[in-house]
Amino acid sequence: DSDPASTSGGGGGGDDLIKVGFSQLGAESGWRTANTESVKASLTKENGIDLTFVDAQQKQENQIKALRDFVDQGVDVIAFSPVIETGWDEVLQDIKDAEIPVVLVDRTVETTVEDPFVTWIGADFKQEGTTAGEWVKENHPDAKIFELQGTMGSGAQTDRQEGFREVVGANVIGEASGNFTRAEGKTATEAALAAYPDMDLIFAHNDDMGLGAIEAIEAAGKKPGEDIKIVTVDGVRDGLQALVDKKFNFVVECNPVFGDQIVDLIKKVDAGETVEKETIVVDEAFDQTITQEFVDARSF
Ligand code: GZL
Repeated sequence: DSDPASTSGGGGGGDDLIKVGFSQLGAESGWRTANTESVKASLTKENGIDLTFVDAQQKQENQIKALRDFVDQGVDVIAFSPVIETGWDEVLQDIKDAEIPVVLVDRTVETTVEDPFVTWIGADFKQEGTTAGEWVKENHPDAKIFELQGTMGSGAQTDRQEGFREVVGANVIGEASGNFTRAEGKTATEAALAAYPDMDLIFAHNDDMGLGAIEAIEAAGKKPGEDIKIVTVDGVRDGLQALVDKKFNFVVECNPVFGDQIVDLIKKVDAGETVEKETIVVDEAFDQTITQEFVDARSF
């Protein structure tokens, strides 16, 4: 009869758990915090995962350090959401040399490393920009647009901008980065109001910068959603509340709640099963016809 203390598994870091190192880029937005909640709720010991989670405060050097630590710790799988697309070649090669599989989450990478990750799961950022552009073309074809860009060089920023400008690029009279944060979105909009007094529509690459824009527009004595229309991406609760309050005009969703899909991918990758090269997380889009009840019922 075996000593009960010797049985493995259960709540401890038993050797039957998959050791996962997760490098999250930061906590810059409502989207990111919802994504982190979903990851932490899904990558649990109950689901067979021993998770090491590190927040990089939107600094690439912090992410690279976390990735190197995961290699040193000999994790079974690495998952990360790269803050910007470039600058990962060396660390991705080191991870590859250590034969640790990578599950890329949310943001995308540009790298010279052969086969740098096993699979990627995230949103179709270019389509999000296209959807936003098509709404503007349809509803405000003569808009004078200021574009509030996300973190420069991130896949979300470059692809949303590309999709949007393919449709209404000729209407864009100015641009500046708000780095996906409310505070920087506000300061960028304050400067834009002074530089482009005739702008009448803002395309913000995420809700948080759009919420900062609302503050700047109201401080300037103008009405957000009327004097200056606001189109955003994400569809987090605060963003949809602004839509119900008629301060936003159109919101393209980018769903952050896919921790359960990440767990499935990690288990398959760890078991050496073949997985899809990419999994697109389904998005919707919302206009001012949404109700307060709908917003109250949202999980993120
Ligand atoms: C999109 C994600 C973006 C969100 C922002 O998948 O990478 O990063 O749109 C977040 O809110 O900062």
